[in-house]
Amino acid sequence: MWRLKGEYFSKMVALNQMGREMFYKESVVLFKKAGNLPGKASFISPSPHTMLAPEKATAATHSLADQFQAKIDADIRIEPKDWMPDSYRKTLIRQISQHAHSEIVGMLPEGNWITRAPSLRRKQILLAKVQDEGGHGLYLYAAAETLGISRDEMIQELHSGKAKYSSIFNYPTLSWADMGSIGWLVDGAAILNQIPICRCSYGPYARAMVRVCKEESFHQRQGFEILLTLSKGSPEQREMLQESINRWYWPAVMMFGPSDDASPNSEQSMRWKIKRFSNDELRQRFVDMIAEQVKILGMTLPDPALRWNEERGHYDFGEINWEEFWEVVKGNGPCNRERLRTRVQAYDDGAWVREAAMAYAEKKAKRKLEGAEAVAKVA
Ligand code: FAQ
Repeated sequence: MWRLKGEYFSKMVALNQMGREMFYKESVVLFKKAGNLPGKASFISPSPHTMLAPEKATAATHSLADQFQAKIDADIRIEPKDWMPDSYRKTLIRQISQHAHSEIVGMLPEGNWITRAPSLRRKQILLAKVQDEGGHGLYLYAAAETLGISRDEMIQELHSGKAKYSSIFNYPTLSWADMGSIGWLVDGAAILNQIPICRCSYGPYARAMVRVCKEESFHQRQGFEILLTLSKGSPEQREMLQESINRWYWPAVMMFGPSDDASPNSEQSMRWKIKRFSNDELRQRFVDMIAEQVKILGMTLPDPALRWNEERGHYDFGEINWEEFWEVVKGNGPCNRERLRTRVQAYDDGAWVREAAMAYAEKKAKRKLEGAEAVAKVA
């Protein structure tokens, strides 16, 4: 576990370095455009007073909040030690922790099928995919921790039912085709939502998302490959495929959240560049993409109103069942209770592993200290 943690942190450090370099290059371009290029040092840890051209950055003319927004407007990343409004911090903690919980709870519907996957190859791939989702959860918990909340607190909020996670993971996985539908539709929706987050204003979240998106893109293709294989199979396999698409399509469309006029957080999150596109914009992109891809499978989407609108250059689609969406979000979906119960049980069952790892780490630290003291005595 500690070795894994070590590998994980060295990867995070590498990602952070990459991000810092990107941040520096992006900032140089921006400042060049603005005709003002401060020295490199001022980019490394920009304080509220160094983040603007000096003549513009006098405390007298700008409040911290104004400077913060100016930095966002200039597409300069916010880093953990930078000043930020409390509401920005809270919004990020809410979104990143919900995102992390979604990845962790999202392991359950597919985890159910690892032992039932139809071949060793399929088992290996599914196992790797579910592990990836666990890894995404860990990056995201680590990113949220940079905002001053502990992982224990976040997990406590999930287990008590206070924190949300994506509605999609409260639907059951009833057939093997569901593994394909999750990859194609759920990971497909996740990528569309998450690629813009690679440009999110908060550095640690944006950087974590780069790797997550690469993996999600592989996941989507593996899901589509499962479905493509089924689409070329027996009539029973094709029937299983269509039935699975019918069940997963609408919940995937709902994943993007309430429509823009019913989305209380969107406006502010867009102003802060946490979100780059609205829920409805991303949903439309998803429908446009899926409506084309389903043709390759020779299947249909369960929406009689779906048709290409030449004038808009997009697909029109039918009414979303928002009542169902809010029921699931409130905890009354088909699997909400089961999912939480399973998570809490897994956490409790793993208590001895955490305790053993902590005891081992303490023992090792104590030995190291004793060794150092012995060397100091000899010297
Ligand atoms: N489910 O004002 P908005 C994945 C809540 S990861 C449940 O529009 P916002 C990978 C929302 O929290 C999937 N609740 O909120 C994978 C808010 O409630 P609050 C997760 C939802 O934050 C694949 C209220 O409704 N992805 O799939 C949902 O501006 C396969 C009002 O909504 C992310 O989390 C929902 N679907 O926009 C893993 C991406 N939608 O908190 C395993 C990051 C909305 O005020 C297997 N998150 N709500 O009490 C986001 O982009 C945003 O948070 C949105 C919501 C777009 C989800």
